[in-house]
Amino acid sequence: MLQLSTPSLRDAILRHLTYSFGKDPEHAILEDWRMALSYAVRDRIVDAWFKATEKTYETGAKRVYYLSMEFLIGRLLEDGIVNLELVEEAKAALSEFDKDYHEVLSDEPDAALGNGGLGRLAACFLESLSTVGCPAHGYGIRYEHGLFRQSFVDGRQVEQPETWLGQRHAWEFERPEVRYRIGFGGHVDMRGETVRWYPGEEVEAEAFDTPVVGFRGRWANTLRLWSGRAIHPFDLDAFNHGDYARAAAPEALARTISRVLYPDDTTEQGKELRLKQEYFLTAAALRDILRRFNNQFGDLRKLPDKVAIQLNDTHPAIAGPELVRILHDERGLPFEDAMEIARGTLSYTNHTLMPEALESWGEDLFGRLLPRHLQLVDQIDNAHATQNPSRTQSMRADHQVKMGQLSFVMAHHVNGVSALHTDLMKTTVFSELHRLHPDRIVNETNGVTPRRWLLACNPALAGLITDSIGDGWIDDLEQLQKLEPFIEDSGWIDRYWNVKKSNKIELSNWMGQTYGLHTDPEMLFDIQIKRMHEYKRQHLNIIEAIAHWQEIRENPDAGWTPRLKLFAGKAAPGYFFAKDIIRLINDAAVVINNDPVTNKYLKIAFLPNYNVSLAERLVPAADLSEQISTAGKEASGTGNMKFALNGAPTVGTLDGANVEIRDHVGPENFFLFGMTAEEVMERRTVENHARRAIDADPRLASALKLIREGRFSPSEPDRYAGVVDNLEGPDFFLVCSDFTDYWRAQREVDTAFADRTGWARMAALNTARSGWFSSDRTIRGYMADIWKAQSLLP
Ligand code: NBY
Repeated sequence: MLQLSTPSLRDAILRHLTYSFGKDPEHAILEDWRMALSYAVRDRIVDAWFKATEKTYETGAKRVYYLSMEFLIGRLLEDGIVNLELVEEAKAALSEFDKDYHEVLSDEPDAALGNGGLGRLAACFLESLSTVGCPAHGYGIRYEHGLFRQSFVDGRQVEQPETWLGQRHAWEFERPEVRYRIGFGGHVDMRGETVRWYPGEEVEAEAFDTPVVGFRGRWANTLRLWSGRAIHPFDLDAFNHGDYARAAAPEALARTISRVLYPDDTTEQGKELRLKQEYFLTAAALRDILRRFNNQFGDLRKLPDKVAIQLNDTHPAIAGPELVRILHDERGLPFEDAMEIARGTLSYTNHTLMPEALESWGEDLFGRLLPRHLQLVDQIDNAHATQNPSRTQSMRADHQVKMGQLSFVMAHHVNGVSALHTDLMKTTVFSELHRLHPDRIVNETNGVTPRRWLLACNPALAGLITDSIGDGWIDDLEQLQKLEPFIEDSGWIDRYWNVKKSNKIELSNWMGQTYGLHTDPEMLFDIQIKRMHEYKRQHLNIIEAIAHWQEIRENPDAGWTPRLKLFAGKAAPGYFFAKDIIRLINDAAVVINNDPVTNKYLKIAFLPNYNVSLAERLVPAADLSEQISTAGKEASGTGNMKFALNGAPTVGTLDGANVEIRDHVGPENFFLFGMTAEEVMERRTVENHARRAIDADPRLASALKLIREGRFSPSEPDRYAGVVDNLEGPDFFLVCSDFTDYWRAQREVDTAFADRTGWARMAALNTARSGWFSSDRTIRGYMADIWKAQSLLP
């Protein structure tokens, strides 16, 4: 490889400012500095990237492909700087030009190409794949508009389009030479043995590559995102006839395919454009994978030895029939062989058991867009039925194509994302398939990358840890255990506590400047940040806050533990109940924050536009992590891991990975409440379960009464009638039934927090015992159990 010498970061910044952006330091605006620094960092990432690619080719190693409709990557500049260990050099270089490091970093827009946990997990996985040196590509869609921007008008959520590409973006390389034609519709030509699909409509997928560098720059992989474009971008004939709109129509149509991210999380879309997006991503990725495989190996029967394709939920599940179609229709392999190769290559991760999130497509729509694939799904289903005569469930029931069943049948391994979730997969949605294929389901508990979620976002805590045990923890997070002996030392605990305090002060100052919100950093910072959903029960949290407020009013001198309750999260635009909960929290905050009797003890705020960058500010400053979903509903959670790692004990249910967090940190360092998943199923069968719970708890009854009477919405007293009706009636997520125990747990939190040293120890133990929740551990699990892939690091 050609060798160039590496200039100092300062020189590289100045060179890029001058020659890439045509500015001198006097005239450069903040964005120019951000771009110049990004290019300087990117140059070094490219060096690592080339070396990794070379090594992968040289060794003929197996490659991993992670197919995902979402990559919630957030900002990338700090990630690059931290992973290349350039923090000090970058700060020094910028200060030479009188520029503030943090100000430059905050100029970068968040790439919000995902909704929530599933998309953020994919982003953590990319970083860990590079850190552990596993040759891998992420494949996704280059949405022009990521997740909408949220603001509040009179407490109501308002959505605006997000335009991350509006500012210059430093990280991608356009690959105009990497383009594939993706077809839809048309007809299938069957002549005896040979079957051919002739699509009626085609668009082009063009690749954009972003290098993802691992810790210490030892390895870098590629995130390849597809953008839609027209094959004939411009209708000159229409133009010449003066019809300018029609002239531009082909381009506009093709571009819609990668225009916007669907903003739903845990509800299925069922829309034609969504199915088109899913096929667009999957077909482009498979073509690319097979082209690379062909160049290097050729013999398709070796595909499972050299390629592992992971399906991030069912969104890319069309990969099954598409791979069979390519191998069988296009490459001429017998159907059975095509099936075996496809199944040897594909594996599938399930992220939710919620029935409304399990994808299924009406056969009319599916057959119209993908006529050949519908035939193949039937053939796959029939073959599976023949091989498993005791089977009762089909992936083709009710004139639907059930993507979960299809994914299961087409995968060599199917995994859940926490121990509890994996067990529930076996006993509920996939019980029959599990009986037929008892070795297929495995567990890979989620994790988070400690580079972003501790080293970068919490430099004060990272510094204390490194001072105490060295820096081996950064890519071997279980070394955090070595902190335990320090926790006995009261001097060390003071330092730990001061770190948390300084993080809280920093957040308070920022909230003051940004939102005019005045908060006291001495308060307990109680934080619930995640997508808005009934199963996540933000309403349980606010109802408890209202009851707490009442109790403080009645007895203001009872020595209450001052508490700041922070919420953040977006609701799907069509999810009206979730939007009502946002509004209720905002309405309640106005009343409660303005009560002079209580506002020393209780304050509430809903921060707008939750995204990765906001999470990076909030997590290090949290005292308490709210993980209060109805047991059995949260597949894993990953925010719960970020909080525990950063020293915020959990108040939570036995749900998802909470169970494993509690096992690791110890039950005495976790505030458990609520019914178990089993008890939840039982309680639902009890008649009037909500009414009974309300009648048994006067605090709950009076909080609901206040909401119903319009105490928080005086101009529109019945604004929350629907919410209260739901809670007093069906209350499917058992808010009422879990309320009393939640209240109890919160009062235990109050008491525990009043003992500062005791609390600091508990927080520190959460940090010391969270090492297992690194996504490096998760990725090593996938490599060993599912992908059979090797690290190429020495
Ligand atoms: O995946 C989340 C789970 O709720 C969470 O418990 C888990 O930790 C995380 C990572 O495993 N699921 C999730 O985020 N799901 C989605 O974002 C999602 C997005 C789109 C659609 C369905 C689900 N969709 O059908 O469009």
